[in-house]
This record gives sequence, C-alpha cells and structure tokens, in this order.
Amino acid sequence: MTAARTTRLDQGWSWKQRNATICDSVLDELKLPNDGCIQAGWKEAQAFPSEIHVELLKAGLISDPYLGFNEHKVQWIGETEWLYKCTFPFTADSAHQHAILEFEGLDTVCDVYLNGKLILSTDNQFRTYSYPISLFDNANTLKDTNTLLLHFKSAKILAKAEEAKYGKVRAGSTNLGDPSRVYVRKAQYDWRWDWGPELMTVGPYRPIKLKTYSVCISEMHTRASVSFDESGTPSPVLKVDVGLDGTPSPELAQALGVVLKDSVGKEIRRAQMPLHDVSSTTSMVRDAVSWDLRSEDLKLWWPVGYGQQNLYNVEVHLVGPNGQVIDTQVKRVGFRSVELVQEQLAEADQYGTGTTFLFEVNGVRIFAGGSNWIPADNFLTTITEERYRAWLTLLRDGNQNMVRVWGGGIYEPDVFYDICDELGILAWQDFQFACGVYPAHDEFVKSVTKEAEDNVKRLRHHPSLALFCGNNEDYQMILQWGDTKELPARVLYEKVFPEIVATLTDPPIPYHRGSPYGGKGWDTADPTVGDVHQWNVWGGKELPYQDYDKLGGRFVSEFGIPSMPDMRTVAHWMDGADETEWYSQSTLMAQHTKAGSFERRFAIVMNENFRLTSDLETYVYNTQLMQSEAVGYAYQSWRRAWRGRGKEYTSGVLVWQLNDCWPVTSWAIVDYFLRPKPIYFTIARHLAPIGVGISRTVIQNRANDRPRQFYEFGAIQSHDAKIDIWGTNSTLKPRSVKLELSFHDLKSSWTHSETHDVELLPNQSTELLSMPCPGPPRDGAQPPSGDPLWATSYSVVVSARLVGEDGRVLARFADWPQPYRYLAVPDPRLKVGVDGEKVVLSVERPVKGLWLSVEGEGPEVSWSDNALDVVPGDPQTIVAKGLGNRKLKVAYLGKEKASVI
Ligand code: BMA
Repeated sequence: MTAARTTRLDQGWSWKQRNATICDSVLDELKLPNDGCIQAGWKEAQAFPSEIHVELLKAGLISDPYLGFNEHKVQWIGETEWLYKCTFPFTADSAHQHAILEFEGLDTVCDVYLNGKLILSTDNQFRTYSYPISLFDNANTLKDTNTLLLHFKSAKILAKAEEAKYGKVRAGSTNLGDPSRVYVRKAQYDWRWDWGPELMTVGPYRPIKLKTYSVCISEMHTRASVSFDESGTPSPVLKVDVGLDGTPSPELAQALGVVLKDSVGKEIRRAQMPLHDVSSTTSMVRDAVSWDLRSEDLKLWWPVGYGQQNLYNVEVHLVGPNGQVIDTQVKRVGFRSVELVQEQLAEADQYGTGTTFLFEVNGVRIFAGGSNWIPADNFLTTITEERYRAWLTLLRDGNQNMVRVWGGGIYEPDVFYDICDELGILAWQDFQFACGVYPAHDEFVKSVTKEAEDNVKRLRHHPSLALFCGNNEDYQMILQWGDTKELPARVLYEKVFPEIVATLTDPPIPYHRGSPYGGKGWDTADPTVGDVHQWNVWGGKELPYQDYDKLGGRFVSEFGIPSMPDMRTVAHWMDGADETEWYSQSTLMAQHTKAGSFERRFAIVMNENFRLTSDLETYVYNTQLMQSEAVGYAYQSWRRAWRGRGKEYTSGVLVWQLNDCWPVTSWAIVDYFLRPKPIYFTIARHLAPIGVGISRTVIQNRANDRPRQFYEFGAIQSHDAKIDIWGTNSTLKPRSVKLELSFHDLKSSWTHSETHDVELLPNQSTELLSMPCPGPPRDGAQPPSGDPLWATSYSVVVSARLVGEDGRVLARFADWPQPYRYLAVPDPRLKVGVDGEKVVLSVERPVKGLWLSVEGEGPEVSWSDNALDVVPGDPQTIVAKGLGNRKLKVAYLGKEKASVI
C-alpha cells in the first residue's frame, strides 16, 4: 500500500507563439514532432507558474509595458495564440489506480492536450479544473514520458465573439475597458481600468499538479465556530467534514484521523474514526469529528487591535489497514464568530434613522477602517509571498483592520488570506464582477456557479474572511446610467451566490448582494441603509472635499481622491524621457493616469485648494497633500460617526484604494513600489486606537456669506468660528486623558493654550468640547459702523493632543485655516535632531504637511510617522528604520520642493 503522491508539474516548461499560418492546429503540431513548427521557436520558461508577458520580457522580446508608452506596443500579445508545453516522467505504482491532473489556474481560454489528446477546454480563469485519469483503462493516458500542451487563445477575441452572439451591453465607461469583457471570466482589469493598463496576458498562472492514489482526501471542511453564553463565556466547537476520492474500501483505507494542534505544534485533541460505515458510494464523511472544546484549551481569533490572532492546525489523516498514513491534508483555522449586523438604529442622525451595517466579531462591534485592494500587479505570477506580506503588513501597521478584495480583479491566492489571518485583517471578498451588465445565459451561470463553489470552498476556513459580496457596483451602474432596466446576473447575486455561501460555509460567512447596495430597489446611494460608494467629491457632483462629513453613510466601502506617486516612481515611468516632458500635463503623465476626466477633476480640487504651479515636484507634493487632507478629513468625520450602541451611524470606511498594479497616478495610498503617500500616515493617525479630531464651522454674519468650505477667508466678514473637538477610542475600556489645546496665529506671534480633563468612552467616539475659536485681539480696530464684526481666528491653527496618565502623547491633530491657497505660511524655523534612526522635529511656527525623505539611493526607509503637522511646543519623534548615514530631506506647505537639511 503506497501513500497518495502529489507532484507539482513545474519543471521543464517551454513556450512559443502559435503560428497558425504554419500549422493548422495544435494537434497537427503534436502529431508531427519533426515538423519545423513544433521545434522552432520554443523557449524555455523562466518561471512556473508563468505568464506570457513575463516570459517575453525576460527573453528580451518586448520592452517593459510599465515604462513610457510601451503599453501600446504590446497589444498584439493579447490577440495572439500561445503555446506552453512540458514533458514529465511517470512511473506507475501498482497500488495506484487513479490519477488526477489539477489546474489551479489557467488564464483563461485554453485547450489542454495530454499526449496529443484534448482533455480539457477552459474558459474561466477563476476555476480550478481537474482531469481524472484511470490508470487501469486501456487508454494508456499516462506513459513513461508525457507531454502536456496548453494552447491559449485570445480572451479578447472570444469576448468579442460572445458579444456578437449575446448583444452589446453597458459596462462602465471607456476607462474600464471594452464592454465585451463581461462575457469572459477573466480578471476584468486586464481589459484596462481607470488606474491600470490594458494587458491581456495568458498562461498557466497558478500551479499544475498530478496526484496519484488508490484512495485520497479530496477535500476537508473545517467548521471552527464559537458561541457565547449570557455571561460572554465562549464555547468553541470544531467539526470536520472530509471528502474522499478513489476507492474507500476497507482493504485500502480503514480510518480517518483528525488532530488539532496549536501554532507551535502542541497537540490539543486527536481522534480516529473507522471508515467501515463509509460506503464506497459516499465520498463525503460528515462530522468526522464534532468536538466541544473548552475555552481554557483554546483561544479565540481576533481582528488586530481587539486581541491576538490565535491560529490552530487541523490535520486529517487517511489511515490504511496497517496503520500507515495514506494521505494527509492540513488546514489552519481560527475560532471566531462573525456577523454582519443590520438592525434598526436607536436614533436618527443627519441622514435620518435606518439600519446599521456593521461587523460584530466574537460579540464585539468593530469599526472597520481599511482599504480596497486591487491586484498588486498586472502580472500575477510576479507577486511573491514576500510582496503580499509587505502590502498587508503596511495595511496593518497603518492601523487598518479591513481589506476589501474588489470585484474587478481576482480571488487572491491562499497566501493572501493566510497573511490576513496572521495579521488580524478582516477580508471582505467580492465575487469577481465589476461595473457591468453581466449576462446570465445557462453556460455562463454554470461556469460561474463552479467558480463560486471552488473559491468559497478554498477560502471558507480563513478566520479573516468576514464577508462575501455579490459584485462591485453592478447595481449602482444601473442607477447611474438611468437607461438600463435589468441586470440579468441578478440571478447570480440574489440566488446562486447566497445559496452557495449558505450551503458551503459553517459557521456562516455573511453575504451582501452587491457593493454598494442599500436594499430599496436600485437605490445604492441611500446613506441610511447598506453600504455606499461616495464618488461625489472626485466624480459625480464634484463637491468640495470639505463636505465629506455630510456625505457619509452606514458603511462607506469606497471613496477616494487620486494623487501623483513618489517622484522616484514618476521618474521610473518617464524612463529617461527628455526633460521637456517633465511637466504635469505632458502626454507621458497622461499615459500613466487612467482616471476618467482627471484633467478637469484635478483642476477643480487643486484650484480650489492650492496655488497654481508649473513646477512638477511642487505639483506632485500638492496633489499628495490634497489627497491627504481630503481623504483624512473623511476618515476623521466618519469615524466620529461611530457613536456607541444604537448610534453606529458609520461603522466602516474603506478608502479606494490601497495599492497599484503598475506605476501610475491613482487613488492608491501607497504606490506600486510600496512607497506610501502622505495619506497613508494620515489614515494611520485617524485610525489609531486613540484619536482626536477637530472640525471648524464658520459662523456666518449673513445668510448669503460664502459657503463653509472656504472657512473664514471667503467669508472674511464672518462673525466667528466654532470648533468641535472629539476623541475616539477603539479599545474596550474607557480612558481618562488630558486634552491639550494650543492655538497659533499664522499672522502674528499670538498663541493661546488650555488643558481639559476628559474621558473617552470605550469603542466609540466621544464629543469633548465645543467652543468659539479664539483668535488674536482685534487691536481696537472696528468695522465701519453698520458693518458686521469680523473674526480674527481666520489665521489661527488649532492644535489638539491627548495625553495619557503617564504623560505619553496618544493622539494629535491640527486644524488649519482653509483653503491653503490663501495662506502666507511663515518660515517654521524647523529644527531636526538625528540620533541614529531617531529623528526629533521641532518648530517655532506651525508647519503643515512636513514630509521626510532621504537623499540618494539605498533601501527604502520605513518611517514610523510622516506627513506631519508640527506646532511650537510640541516636538515629535519619528523612527526612520533603514536611514543609515543618509541625509534627510524635508518638504512642507510653502516649501514643496524637498531639500536636504
Ligand atoms: C470605484 C471602483 C472602481 C474604480 C474606482 C475609481 O467605483 O469600483 O471601479 O476604479 O471607482 O473610479
């Protein structure tokens, strides 16, 4: 009796372009091994799994599509056919009657030939395909040496053919690729998106395996759950279902062993069940174990910030007649409960009453602060585990606790969710549908059903997985377009997916039919129910970002503002371009900015808030500060709306978007090369366990004074300004802290400070203070008689910090007069003290948006904080990991070009 054996077919691959003019069909090629067409042009694959653009690039046959205008030079690749082949040996094992070839991911339209025989035709990138082989039939399918040949066809051409057959539909705008994309189950962003290039790659992008066995474990379902009694004591339960494949007869397999171990390998429980009650026709063993575990033995899994990420391994062994292990599968699990709570709010807020949209984990209601995730590259095979870890660690270190895997990319590989489990990041997983009227003909529904089953089964054991969601913006688009009446794929979002999720997950993973979705007909913009995508600041009505506090909802799962990336990233795509091209409106900048109407939209928001500039570096800095101020203001306002039990007016904020898939100007808060933009640090401060916020409301003299976003400058005759100050506390304990306020006039040396003892309520925001904004004395000047009184606070920076009992500063925030284009900022007289990796920053006058970088090349510095507002009397200490002996550079509002200090 030999154990089941799995071999990864990852050696000896080669590839070439299929030349249809020489050979009529791939089959011909195989049958004529000496014909020139099969020999000629095969190139050894440099990596496996593999994608054709990556191979072509490594072979020096194309130029890097991420540079300059090269994207346009490689479009032919997506319209061409490609072949991959490998030969692999096979030694028959007399004990093995079965073999299975498993394809974990083929991108996308592919005919698979084994030894010249067509065994599979695929058209869904998201499915796992398998081909079972009986080793005892006469077909002799596997020989001593075997050839596997993959013939990839153009998904772009297939999409067009399907469109011709089923009709042209609406799918986003031209920025979101050709609408025919909805017909093919390939990552939708490959067709181009409003932050990504059009790169239709092909290839075996995930592993291919050959498994041989007499009997084996085909799947395992670990049902790790926890319930709580009235006193809150947890009762963890583990049930395990095991699927068997092959011939589970007593001569071959006698028992199933299940072992539960902690993360260091210490055994917690073990059991063995005989298989005699499993008939050869039953392939699924339900409740192989059903354990009520004691909470003393097991610790719960918590999202980051609420407790530890305790993980356990569940091993399932298939045991043969002599006690030998024939097959093993292991899954890492965590014990936690997760619920999406949509219940009536106790009181109305500015939007009315309505229902919550919040995540409750282990009975604790959690404010979800996080990011939307897009694939981290157009070439998925280049995203190593290390890169995934770097991305998700950045997210976690930025005080974020949720990531939304957006519906126009992919179901990420296992490693992504493994890392989420380890770091305590909750994952919101969209089914892969985005911004379109998707079809629902039989074949399509069948294929998508398989896709959904494959991925739900693959992902359901991850404790990080908090939500499955039907699609991205398909409902919203209908509302937006106004001329489309029906979404055929509602059958998927409203029937197929919820049924699959309900049947295949236990404990149940919540399901939401689409993001955004409110529940009232097509209305996806209702702020009182469900989630919203807030695109009326960038996009839509182009409202000022200072209005974000009025534009929230119960859960804002998307909103954002783009900015240019780090200057080094710009330099990368410029690829040595002539200096005459280095200006913000050049064609090369446009090539690396895909957002619809970005010229107008940037013009509005930049013009409203910043001085015009023709200097590229100043412009880059300004777009980044703008993004940081705008998105930061939204985080701060919406976290304030998490006001405690029954008043969870906003329970989550996910910025669009965490990452980039190539070097580009986009909404990303960290660029393609993992270089954080200022907003990354601003969000981190707003989501810290303890936070402080300030909002300033201009008190108008007359009803027709200029709107409030202009604060007191536009309404120069404003009577005064009111400031509201609140604190946030995401811990589960109240905190007594000192609120220290300081006020600094930008026009004079006037300052004022005061301190208040305050208490921050647990797991919510607390309103701390509402007061008139002080300002310098009017010096006796009075407005002409009859004119209203004007304020002097219009040039005052209001700064707040929360200080703990031990004197430690827990939170800081400064509210500056706006808009910044009016400000004559004084020289801050910045002092920078460097001691190893410790950097101490102090100023004599307030400084806004202080951005630290380093001179010269070298490893990326990891900053503990950056993009700072610093005020006199409040020096800040930063840790600059990796600084070495390099010199620091600084930029800030008023001195936007970075210079060495
Ligand atoms: C959202 C997303 C994406 C898009 C982004 C920026 O709606 O769902 O489709 O990239 O807006 O426009």
